[in-house]
Amino acid sequence: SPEVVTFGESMGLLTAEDSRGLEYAAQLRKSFGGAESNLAIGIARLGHSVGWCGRLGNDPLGHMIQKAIRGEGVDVSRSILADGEPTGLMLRENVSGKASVHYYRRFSAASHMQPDDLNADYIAGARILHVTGITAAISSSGLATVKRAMEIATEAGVTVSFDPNLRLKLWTLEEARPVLLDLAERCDYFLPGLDELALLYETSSDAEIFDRLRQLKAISIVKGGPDLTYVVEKDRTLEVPYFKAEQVLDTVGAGDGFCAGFLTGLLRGYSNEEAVRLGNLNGSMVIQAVGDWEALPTHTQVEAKLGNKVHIER
Ligand code: KDG
Repeated sequence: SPEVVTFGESMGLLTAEDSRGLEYAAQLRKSFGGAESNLAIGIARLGHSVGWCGRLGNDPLGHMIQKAIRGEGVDVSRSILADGEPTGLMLRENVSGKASVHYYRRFSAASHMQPDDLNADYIAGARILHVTGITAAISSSGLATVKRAMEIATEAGVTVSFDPNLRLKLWTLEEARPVLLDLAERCDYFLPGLDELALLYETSSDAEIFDRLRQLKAISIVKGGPDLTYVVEKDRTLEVPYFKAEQVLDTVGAGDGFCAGFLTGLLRGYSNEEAVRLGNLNGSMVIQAVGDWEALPTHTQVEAKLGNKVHIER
């Protein structure tokens, strides 16, 4: 098995780059996205083995996505191309500075994901299993699949990492809250954003949020503090500052890039603080280019950024 195993929904992505938005744009840019495949690509670029086992439609978009993820060096041998089930799709636009997403993913192939899709040995042989709340949101069988994967991993002593990735276009906060808080109880590393925690715990008090997090068995890594990431351990909270991005072009995918860097740090035996530093650096690089995963850095680029190596081009 690869060192990290993850699964989730990856979708075609059509973006109106035109200021007229989706309604009037004449052309759309074609790509794909998906929180878990973004993470997998990020880990592969940093030089570690990772497998993504999602369910796609056996259609042109499904083929494009599977090939692209494979092309990034991610193991897709356990992913599924399902006949008669469409690959999901999302459309994005940015009109007058307001970015929005429109999902076409109800009844998609990924929404049919089920515990039987999982290969227990593949998960049990990994070092880390990473899952997100998006899979829990898309269908009840998706949620059952997440829970089963967590059980398999925990029984096998595989570290379980969980990003709630609250998407309020997929479910209401009232539907999401009990499910995401239950999954947070089942992981070893909980990787939420501070804004998500305020919604999930119904408080804007950081002290109260940290108290709640300390009651979990997991170590929590909280993204989105004031230019910093928090590491909430049982007896202390550390603050790790962001790397300054030279320009911010597209913030989508920053969280997945962060998680890719953080989990890579764990694989390398870094302390939580050092792993968060790598996560912060990775996230800061994703937002400097358009796309959810395209700007994820390679190991060489990270080393150059950290000043460990000079990049000479002539
Ligand atoms: O995390 C970035 C994602 O929002 C994107 O790539 C698509 O998984 C996705 C979603 O459900 O919005």
